[in-house]
Amino acid sequence: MKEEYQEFLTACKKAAERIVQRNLSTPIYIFSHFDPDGLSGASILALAFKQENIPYHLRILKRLEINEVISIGESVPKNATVVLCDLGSGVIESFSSWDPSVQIFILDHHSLASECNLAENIHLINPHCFSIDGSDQISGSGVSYFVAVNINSLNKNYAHLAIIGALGDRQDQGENSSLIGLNQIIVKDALEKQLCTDLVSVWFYDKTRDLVTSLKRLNIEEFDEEIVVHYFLEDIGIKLTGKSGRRTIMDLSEEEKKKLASELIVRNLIDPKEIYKHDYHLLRESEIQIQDARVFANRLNACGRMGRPDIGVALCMGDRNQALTEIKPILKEYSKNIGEGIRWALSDGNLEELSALYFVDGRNTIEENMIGPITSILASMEEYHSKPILSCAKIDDSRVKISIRKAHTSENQIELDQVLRKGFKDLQLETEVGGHSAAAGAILQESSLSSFKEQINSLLLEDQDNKN
Ligand SMILES: [Mn+2]
Repeated sequence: MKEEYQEFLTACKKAAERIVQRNLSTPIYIFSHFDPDGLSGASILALAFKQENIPYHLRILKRLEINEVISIGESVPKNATVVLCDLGSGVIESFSSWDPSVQIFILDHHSLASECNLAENIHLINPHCFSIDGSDQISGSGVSYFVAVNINSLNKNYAHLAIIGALGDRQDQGENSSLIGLNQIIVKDALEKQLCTDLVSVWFYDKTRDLVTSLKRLNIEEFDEEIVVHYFLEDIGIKLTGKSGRRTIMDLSEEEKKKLASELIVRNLIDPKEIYKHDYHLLRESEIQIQDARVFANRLNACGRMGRPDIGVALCMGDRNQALTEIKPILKEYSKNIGEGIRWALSDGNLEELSALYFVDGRNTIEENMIGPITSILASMEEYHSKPILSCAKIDDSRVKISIRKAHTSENQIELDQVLRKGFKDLQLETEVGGHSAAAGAILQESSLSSFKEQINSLLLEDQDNKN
């Protein structure tokens, strides 16, 4: 094993030991992020503590800014143990405002705001400290997983949750959309425990939907008209209906699936890497709807963004009764919001084209929680493949949330998180940029919006010129 992996895992072990030897007078306080990675990471920790009979409190946060760090610090009792998952690195310095008797464990994979000397009560476990790239080698739930496994090896039974978290953060950046780096160790554990599969196969999002819906979801322009999808299937000899009505991808034989994939490829409708993917299929999951780890992650995304992270956590922790009932209206509302947002963005003049990017100003129409997923979908559309999409939504009276996405099929090696960072720096603005090269986000003062947009555009233009 690579030396830096070894060192990282040793740090996880030390953190686990310290957490277990905590001061027994208070419960453990878990704070985690509201995205799929944060929700699965929080669940891994909660399950691990439950197993050890350690009382815990859990709170899910949309984001963690300096003022929140300070107010949380004021609310936790002296000698408490606090574990943060998937957040904290960007505001690490502000933890020094807390009482030094509080033991703080930051299990995160976001890049660090600055090099800093940490006080003895602050334990940062972050791959970046070990020269491991946290953008695609390990997620926040992965760090939590390695800590949990060192608390009790039984927690290897939660390896699938760390896989869901990593997929939620789009860390499947290896060949055929595979997980790489430290995530591979987690996949190995999951295979040993027979929690999931790891096979390259013909992959469709949500295999439980009917064929036409599944094919339309591939964002193939020719398939915009449903009738074209019908003709296509007829042409390649795949029947639309079976004994029990409309067929789904799951109803197709292996032979038919391969036929479908190869026809899409030879007709130049799809890139092979879009359809042949590592399939992380959850073997212990009885609910068909969430047997695919990527779909599970998306369900968690909906829970978090629709203000119901509790249901996401319940789902991760194994609730298959109430949580499954309660998630239905959430998913409905979520896709309705996304659909409305997309329709609005695509209607006249709402998608502004600049020389090096597209810009969507969602300040009056799109909710802050929705801007990220909506921008991702826009970026996956064929007609917007030529440039990255930058968008914004209102947070409050003075601030906006910024999202940027690389076009889905872009071969451009540009790192959008770096572009955002540079944009802020050039304008002498301070902020924390989250995300990675293909998808990033940040908070911006609304008054700087127009100059920021221009700055990002010229940075992207500069990059193009350098490459030509
Ligand atoms: Mn994460």
